[in-house]
Amino acid sequence: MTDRIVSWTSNPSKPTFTPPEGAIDSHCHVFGPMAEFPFSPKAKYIPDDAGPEQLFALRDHLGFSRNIVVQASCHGTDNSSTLNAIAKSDGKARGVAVVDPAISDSELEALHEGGIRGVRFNFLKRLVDDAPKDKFLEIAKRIEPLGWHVIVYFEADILEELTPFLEALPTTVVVDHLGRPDLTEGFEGKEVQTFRKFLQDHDNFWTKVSGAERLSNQGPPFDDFVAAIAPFVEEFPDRVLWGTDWPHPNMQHDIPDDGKLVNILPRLAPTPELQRKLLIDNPMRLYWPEEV
Ligand code: 0GY
Repeated sequence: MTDRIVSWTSNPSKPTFTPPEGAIDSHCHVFGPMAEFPFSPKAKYIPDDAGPEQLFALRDHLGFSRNIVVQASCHGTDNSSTLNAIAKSDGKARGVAVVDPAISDSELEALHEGGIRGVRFNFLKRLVDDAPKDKFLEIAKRIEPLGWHVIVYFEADILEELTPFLEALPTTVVVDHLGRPDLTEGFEGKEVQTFRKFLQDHDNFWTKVSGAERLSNQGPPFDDFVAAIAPFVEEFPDRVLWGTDWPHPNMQHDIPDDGKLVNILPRLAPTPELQRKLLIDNPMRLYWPEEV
């Protein structure tokens, strides 16, 4: 059997920044536990167990109040592990599913009952075997009446090719990790500016200003990420989300310290108002609209 991968630290530092009361970690995952929730036969990585208890302990340690659990590719389209985490959260988690195009209406309704409020379309070739745009579009049209949104994960080099598909999506769409631009040239860099223009031209698109540990060329304290990405929070304050990305799939060679990731927040969102929008108001509108 393939060795199971550990990509997170069991001993993250305590952040020096205290998130505002009610803050939501809007991008995290759970893995397994495998004995109860086996991984997909198509999984591109087989991680060690990172279940709800660990996630909620991290939430409390970092000073967050709620989590958005995003179905990870290693669980394919079987969302039971994500649903299990939501069910164990005491109402403090909701989630994003990955669904098979053949899913029935009653299965979609069951996902809604279980706390799912969005679907994710993943275009990373190292994570999924195929990404059928026509099928994704059908799914998007079916989830729209439920009030859900779409999450897309792609890399910057395919943004142009993907644009007609993205423009056809009928819902709010959230782009994971800013579509992974190259940060070498900072805020003025070509891929950063192309994505900025895309957001300017498409009001229904939001982005997660997360992934510092993946996009930075420098590592902690992620000065290059902050310099290139903080302007997005300033320019699009009502269309940004942030998450830890715990348990950091595929980061086993450079395991991030979650406390240091949280310490980026006051530099990404320098005022209490920007922090409240990024960490509370925006995710509440997408995931707990009935409380807004
Ligand atoms: C992330 C990033 C990655 C993995 C997944 O679903 C996944 O497996 O999203 C990655 O390897 O870049 O956001 O979790």
